[in-house]
Amino acid sequence: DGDRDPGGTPTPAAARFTLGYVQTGTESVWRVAQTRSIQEAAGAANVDLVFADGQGRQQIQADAIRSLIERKVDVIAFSPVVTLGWDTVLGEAKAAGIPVVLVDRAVETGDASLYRSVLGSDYAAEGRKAGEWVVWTAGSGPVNIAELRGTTGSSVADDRSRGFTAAIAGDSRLRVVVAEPGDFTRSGGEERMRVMLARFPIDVVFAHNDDMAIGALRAIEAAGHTPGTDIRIVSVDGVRDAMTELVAGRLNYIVECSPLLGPQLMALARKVHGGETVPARVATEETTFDQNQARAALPGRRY
Ligand code: GYE
Repeated sequence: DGDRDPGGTPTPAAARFTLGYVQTGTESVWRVAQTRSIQEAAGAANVDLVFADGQGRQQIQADAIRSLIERKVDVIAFSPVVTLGWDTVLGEAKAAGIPVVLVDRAVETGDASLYRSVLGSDYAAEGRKAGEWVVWTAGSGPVNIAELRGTTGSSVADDRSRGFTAAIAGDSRLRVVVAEPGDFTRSGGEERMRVMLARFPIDVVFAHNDDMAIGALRAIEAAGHTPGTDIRIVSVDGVRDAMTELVAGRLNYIVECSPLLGPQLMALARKVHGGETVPARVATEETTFDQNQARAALPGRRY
């Protein structure tokens, strides 16, 4: 039974529908916070959520999408672990009449009708902001930069790389001496950083996410350097652990990327389900943190 407005007309509660969600996996603190946000928001929005964990593998994600199609969910949302290779399975969803929404990660396809919208941040802008910080703080240089990239073939790693590269291009003080993929994980960041440190003199690390930055920080310490001082670190996300390191001066700058996409996703999925026209891109809000800003933001941080 719905509420009644003063005129006595019944206002029905938001209709229930089923949303299938295929997650990349559990690679980072950001990702775990995003999953929680989606689960909580579904409950609050009267949405039946069927959640699948892609375990970081495209094949598992594709299989999960197929079983959601078989289950006849109303809407499918997913975060593709890599950009290429989705045309077949998304074509199957389209043929079944199930609309698809992409969340944070994008796909590359020649057929824009295979999905309705992408909900996420401007990841190239995040890379650019990280690059701008390196430019501001370069002093007289030279500055040797190591780039710890996210998952190879993921849209977010490509975008962050592109934005960063554009921001530092043409500055003769700055040079990316090495770039390695750390798969957005702590262990990936630590292992790749260890290898890079053994081979190159490094002044600044640009990590595509906080987990890799924290892994890098450990490798830097293990190699006998002081993170934040001998080797400066800039990363993306803004999760509590990294904000804590930033406050402690062991990490130097963070570009925020919010994982709290659940409420926006529920609103978008509901519109798509109702046949409404939705924008091709829905943007999430984000900012940057230096040490003082991190100190101020940390007490209220939810992830
Ligand atoms: O920055 C990282 C995660 O796709 C925006 O993936 C997301 C990224 C995020 O694992 O921590």
